[in-house]
Amino acid sequence: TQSLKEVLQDVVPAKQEQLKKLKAEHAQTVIGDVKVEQVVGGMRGLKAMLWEASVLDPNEGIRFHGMTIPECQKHLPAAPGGKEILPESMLWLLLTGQVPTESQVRQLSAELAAKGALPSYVEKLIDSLPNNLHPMTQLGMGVAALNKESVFAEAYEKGIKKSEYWHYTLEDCLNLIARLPALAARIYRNVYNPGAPIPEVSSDLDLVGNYARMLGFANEDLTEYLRLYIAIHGDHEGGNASAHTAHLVGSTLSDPYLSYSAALYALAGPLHGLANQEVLRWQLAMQKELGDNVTHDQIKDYLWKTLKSGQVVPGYGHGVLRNPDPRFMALQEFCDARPELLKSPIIQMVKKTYEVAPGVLKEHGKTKNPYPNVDATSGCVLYHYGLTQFKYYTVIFGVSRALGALTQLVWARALGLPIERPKSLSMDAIEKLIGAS
Ligand code: FAM
Repeated sequence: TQSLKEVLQDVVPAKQEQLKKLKAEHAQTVIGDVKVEQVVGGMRGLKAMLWEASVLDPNEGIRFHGMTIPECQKHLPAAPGGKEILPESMLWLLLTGQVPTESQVRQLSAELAAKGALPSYVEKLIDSLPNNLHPMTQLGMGVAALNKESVFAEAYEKGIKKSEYWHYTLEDCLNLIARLPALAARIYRNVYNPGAPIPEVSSDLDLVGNYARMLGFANEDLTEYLRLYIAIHGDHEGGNASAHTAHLVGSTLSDPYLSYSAALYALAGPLHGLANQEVLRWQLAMQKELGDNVTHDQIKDYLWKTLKSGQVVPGYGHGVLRNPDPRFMALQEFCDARPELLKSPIIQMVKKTYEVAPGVLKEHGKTKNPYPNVDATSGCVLYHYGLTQFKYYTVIFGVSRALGALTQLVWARALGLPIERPKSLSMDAIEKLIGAS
């Protein structure tokens, strides 16, 4: 069985060659114009970044190395006895562009479990934090503190060749992915169940099997849901705020721990990763006001009330997508296959909201995408399974997004990408450039 590193060693030279050719033959080829609306409008649609792992089509949604979510569900190995995509399988795909065999995935799970324990100074750091400090703040702090372990930073200080950067980056990235479950679980236990003993990482379990156990849950359905959730949240192109932050910070040769810590603070914004927390808050407020058996008309009125008060409807809209998010659809299918979930009032409410919200948002006429994104449902399923502390939900997203953001740091170093430094302009400079007065 070829290991992850051995596979990568084979694919890196081919990609390096592809980039060399692109630069040699097409460096000056124009692939788009820059409009003023993009400069002042969050760079929407600007093609300005290299990202190998996934490409997002506005209508069809995400493809990971060309594979749709249903294709990944069909081909990527699951846990023994399970059905959902294992995050380790997704990690392998994102990193190598190849579908791993079952034995390769088992080997990777074992490798991650062996590296999964937290250093004691990080345990002490988390234990010392006040339990009303937001779990995302704690996660970013824990990840940043782990940079003491960075083999890249240590090797860089000693002096290494540029061609060797990716080897050390890979080691850091795998070590960090391995430790995230223990870190994230410790934050959960400290905030919501202080003092309770946390089981050690077990060498017999996969990444999420260990994560769920350390969180204190023994429900196989929840574990399977977390596997799916973490696998399909793993990457969403490079331009989203968290992935882009990791890429930007990493481009300064800041190590993967510091780069990903920065990314987590982008994920912590309510327009990005915090939306799953906001959806739950919003749905629960609706449930409190209207009760369990809400009608479509009641939901419509509630949506209008939210919009008229100047707030966004959380879980709807997207910077790129223009159709229902296939990640939302995959999570809905997970619910559809489980009668117990279909009976849950909160999940029924999500479904009914989906049936009326696009119409209301179209009539409202502002958002370019009136359809649900993944966050419209992700937290509600966790809530149903008893993971009810919704301030924690973005932490799970943070465990997941590491798969994409970190694997692409390996590629950024393997391809020798330079420090990022786009051009900014003042309004006066824009007016001068376009001859406006
Ligand atoms: N409800 C109400 N108004 C919305 C809206 C929504 N769900 N989504 C967009 N709009 C408004 C938006 O605020 C903007 O209004 P102004 O012109 O007054 O500024 C207008 O519609 C045009 O926005 P857009 O071009 O359609 O969207 P953007 O690309 O600017 O923003 C989002 C994209 C995701 C930030 C936006 O749709 C939003 O705020 N959605 C709700 C929060 C959310 O669910 N975020 C999660 C995104 C997600 F997939 C993730 O990162 N996990």
